[in-house]
Amino acid sequence: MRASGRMLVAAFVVGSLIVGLVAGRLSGGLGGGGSLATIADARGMTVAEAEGALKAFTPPGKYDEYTMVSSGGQSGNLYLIGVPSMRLLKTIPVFTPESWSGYGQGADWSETILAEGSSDKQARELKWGDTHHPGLSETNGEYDGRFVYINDRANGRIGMVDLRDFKTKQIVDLPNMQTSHGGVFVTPNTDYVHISSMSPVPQTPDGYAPLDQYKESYRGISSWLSIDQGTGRIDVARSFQIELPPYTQDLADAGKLASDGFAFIGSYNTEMAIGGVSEGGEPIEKGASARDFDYLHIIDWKKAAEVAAAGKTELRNGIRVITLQTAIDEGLLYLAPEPRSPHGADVSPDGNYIVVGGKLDPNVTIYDIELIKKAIADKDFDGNDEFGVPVLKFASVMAGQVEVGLGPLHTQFDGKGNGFVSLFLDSAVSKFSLGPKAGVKAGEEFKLLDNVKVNYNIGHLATTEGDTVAADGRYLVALNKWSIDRFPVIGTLKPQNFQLVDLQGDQMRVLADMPVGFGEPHYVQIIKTSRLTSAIDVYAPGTDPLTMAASAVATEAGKERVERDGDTVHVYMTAMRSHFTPDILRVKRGDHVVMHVTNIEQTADATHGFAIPAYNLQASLDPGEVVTLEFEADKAGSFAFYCTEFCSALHLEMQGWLLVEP
Ligand code: K7E
Ligand code: CUA
Repeated sequence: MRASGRMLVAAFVVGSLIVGLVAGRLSGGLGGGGSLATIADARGMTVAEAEGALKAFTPPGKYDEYTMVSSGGQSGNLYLIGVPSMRLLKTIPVFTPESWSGYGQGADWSETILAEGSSDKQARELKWGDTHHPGLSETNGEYDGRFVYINDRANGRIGMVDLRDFKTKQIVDLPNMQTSHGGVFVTPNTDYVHISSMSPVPQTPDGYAPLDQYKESYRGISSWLSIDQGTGRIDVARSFQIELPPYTQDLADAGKLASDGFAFIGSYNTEMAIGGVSEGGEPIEKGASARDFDYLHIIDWKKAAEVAAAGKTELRNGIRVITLQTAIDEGLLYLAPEPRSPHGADVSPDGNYIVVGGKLDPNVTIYDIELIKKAIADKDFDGNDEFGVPVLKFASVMAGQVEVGLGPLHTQFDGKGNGFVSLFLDSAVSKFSLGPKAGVKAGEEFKLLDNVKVNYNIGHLATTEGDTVAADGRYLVALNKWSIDRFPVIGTLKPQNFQLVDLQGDQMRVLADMPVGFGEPHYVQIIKTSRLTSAIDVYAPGTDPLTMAASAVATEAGKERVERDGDTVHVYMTAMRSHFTPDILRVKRGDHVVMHVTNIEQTADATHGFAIPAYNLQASLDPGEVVTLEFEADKAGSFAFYCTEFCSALHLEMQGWLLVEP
């Protein structure tokens, strides 16, 4: 009763604020500052801007209704951001070492992940990534808050972050593909996470083929990675790949509901331009824009899984591959023409429509899954492409086109029959209606409804829960590439600019800017915070984060010890406020030191750091966590070690000595 009473009061206060705003003044409740109009005036804002601030504001101590999982571009990380407040909550390192969390700074479990994420397919050990497209796990097409997958566009890699502790638990460096771009999505029950190649590569044993053998040797790859439902890990042995023609496969989405079992991958450079400007050839961007149509790839992935299970695959570098010819013969791959140089390929929440934006075409093109299925069944083909893949007739599968503006890229949805498309060239977002199968009235379908300017050159956009069957149409975030005049001059590399757009009124409205100074995020997904139910506050005592199980080398209070075995010294250390036990370590130069450190606290947020700076080691020990650090004590000296996290009033005293005797 008390709680609902409070909510009523809160609703009344918000109502009063809005009424006050509309009236241009506020009757009381704001303390000494006067009416909101006065405050707005004093700060040089319009009342409308103040109203926008109020809509985006999340009061101190309150949680945001949504959590945005943002890729981090060239930083190689993921970020968590609260929506609508646009407050940065967390950095999750994935492909790049990071010091605060100690990720890739000597702690065994994170070193293992990074090392496994760099296979001998690469010329060098990889130390960075270019994250583009996060994919949150789903159950029945809704986000379930268990895992998130993120690709490395620079390499054919994918990382998995466990949403129990929000740490990266796996990086897989996929064979047979060098790059990966837009093809990241999970299937509606997270049976698979999909990732496809960007640049086709030679499918030859040594990975080399001259460019004049492009059509014969180079292939695109669509990877279907099987997920362990308990841990979220990718099981490569149960996964499979499908060979695709050597086009540049791009953005992709999984079918859902009406289109469950299908996947859609846009592509460009179906011209197969290879460049060679200094060898008498033409620039790739010219060659790749020659044709009026490129191809939307349509994959029947449930059939593909059956084909793989029936053994109609070849093993290539440790993964089962369905060859292009098998994919054609088994009827699991089709193409549909899509207007020039498309970028986005997005499935509506009801699953009926697939929306494609053509960068060089002012329309979005909307396909209907029922028409696609019928065209496949009727063999309503416009011949084959030059690799023998059947091409569906454009007129037979296209449900409508909407002229939305210049440079349409990506589309998101509100679950109310509308799509929102980003316009890179126009620096705007256009809202348009879908068709009757999304609940749009006859006569109202496929129309441009609204347009809002954004600043500037928007790439992706995301609506709240917009990739799921439960898209709710509350907010949209525009991910803008340029920010020229939006922020003070702070050097020559400018921030990216996220903009929060309100979708709740009749017209879209920009509420807030969020400068992003950590890299170029390409895509985000926005999940209701209440769905993050797997999240834990504290590890169970003695947990190994890699396995989330009890660690064999956990140390309890009173059981700390140093054990020597020849030249190897095992240290079983505990950390708690405000000391390490033991706090003096004596070893001899040339010893191999293995330090098992356990944070024996069970209080949430009682994190300790453990750093031996001279040996370039740093770990973060969250309460209950066990970390192993291993090093050769090859430099003699007296080295101070310390806790790097301000954990208590006596944090500065939380230090000790590593004595390496000459
Ligand atoms: Cu999804 Cu930027 Cu990688 Cu479009 S991409 S913008
Ligand atoms: Cu522990 Cu500071």
